[in-house]
Amino acid sequence: CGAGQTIDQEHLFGSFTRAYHSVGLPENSSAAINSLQKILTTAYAQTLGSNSGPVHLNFPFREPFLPEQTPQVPDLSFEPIIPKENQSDPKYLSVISELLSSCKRPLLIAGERATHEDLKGWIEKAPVPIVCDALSELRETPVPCRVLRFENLLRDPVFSQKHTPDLILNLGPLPTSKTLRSWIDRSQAKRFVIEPRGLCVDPLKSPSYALDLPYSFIRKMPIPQSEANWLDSWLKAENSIEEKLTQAFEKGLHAFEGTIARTLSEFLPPQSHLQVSNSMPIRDIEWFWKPSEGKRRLFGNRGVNGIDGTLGTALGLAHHAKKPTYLLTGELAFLHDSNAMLFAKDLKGSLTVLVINNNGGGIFEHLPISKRVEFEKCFATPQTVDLETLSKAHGLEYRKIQGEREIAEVVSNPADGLRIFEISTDRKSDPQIRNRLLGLGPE
Ligand SMILES: Cc1ncc(C[n+]2csc(CCOP(=O)(O)OP(=O)(O)O)c2C)c(N)n1
Repeated sequence: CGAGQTIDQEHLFGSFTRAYHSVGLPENSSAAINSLQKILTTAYAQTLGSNSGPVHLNFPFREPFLPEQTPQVPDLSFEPIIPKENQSDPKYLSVISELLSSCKRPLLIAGERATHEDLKGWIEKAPVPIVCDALSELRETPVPCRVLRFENLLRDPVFSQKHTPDLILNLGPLPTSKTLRSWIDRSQAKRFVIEPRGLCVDPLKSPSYALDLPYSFIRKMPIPQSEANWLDSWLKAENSIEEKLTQAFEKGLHAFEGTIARTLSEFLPPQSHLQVSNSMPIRDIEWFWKPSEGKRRLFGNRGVNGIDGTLGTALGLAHHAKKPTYLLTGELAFLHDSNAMLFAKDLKGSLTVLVINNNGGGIFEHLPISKRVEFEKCFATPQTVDLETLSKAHGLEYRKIQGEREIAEVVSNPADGLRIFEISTDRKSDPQIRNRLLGLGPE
């Protein structure tokens, strides 16, 4: 108490870790070693399972911090206990089975964590459109019924009204799209929200049934007999919008941020990893990522949509990864975590960072407040850091690039280590281009 450089570390991370254990002062007695082993076994199991995550172990030490004699270190190896997944409750299965057998307009929403493996065998046969979250693996897997252009489709008053579902199966958290969320709320469809982590992931107002089950339980469900043309009409509209978007991008939208997301979907190497920062990068990926079969994996720190820790997360992904890793980030998110560049010298892997520099927080340009005088100072918060000087101060390769061709060339040629590429865009003109593209309807 009162000692310098000490804080109360007990439960320091509150409910943000999966568990907390106080380990106690180091002691070389067999009782202390047994207790340590028990804590390690328990903590290890708590990091795993359907709600995997960090566990806080608090190790107190006394001065002089090092033992006077080197102790014999006992064998601390242990048999890990791997938690079991929840078992499907037959009660739920029969209720959903019945509803699925009788529904005519079923819709599946694949959240960021649902994998192709979870749904394999069922989705190939079921005439059910699958709305894919921005980070969903299905965007990169050959699945015939996937729907990526839901923002365009549901902004279209005729399509959204004609395609109201009667049953929605939500696998995990919903995509962030407000258009999708309010359409679901208005739909009056029966909704099941399946989430194996035992978390509440349904922020909507309309009623839903929460099921604590693995996503793969879908494979045990009957194949619904959807009404004639239900899936086809979704897919026809999806293809029509995809074509219109392709034409719009081909005509040339060179300094538009959405073009960067589109170019990445076309040129990132197969099976590479892409970390996507919050703010506009994740939205542009959701809206403009072209469906592919490249098995690239997309990652994001959704949680509370923070713009912190972005570069550090990407470095963690890239470290010892067998495939090249990329980061798409705004310049404010990049600057927020610029200390992570200190890790570059230890990186074993390849991380290519594309920093979109629109001179502030572009996301806020979509708000009515953007017309007010306080906007630049209080919302956009443009910075004056020179990214070239900053990168070079860390000994990193840096280059300014522009246009699809240069972006494609950079991402097609990954190299070892951390490299920074800056792309300048126009924060003021982007919202209009986005709205124009997202306003393209299926007819
Ligand atoms: C840690 C944290 N601080 C503040 C915010 C609020 N915030 C959301 S988006 C944003 C601007 C991000 O700017 P940038 O990374 O340049 O991306 P852009 O908006 O230009 O796409 C801010 C400050 C946040 N989400 N997380």
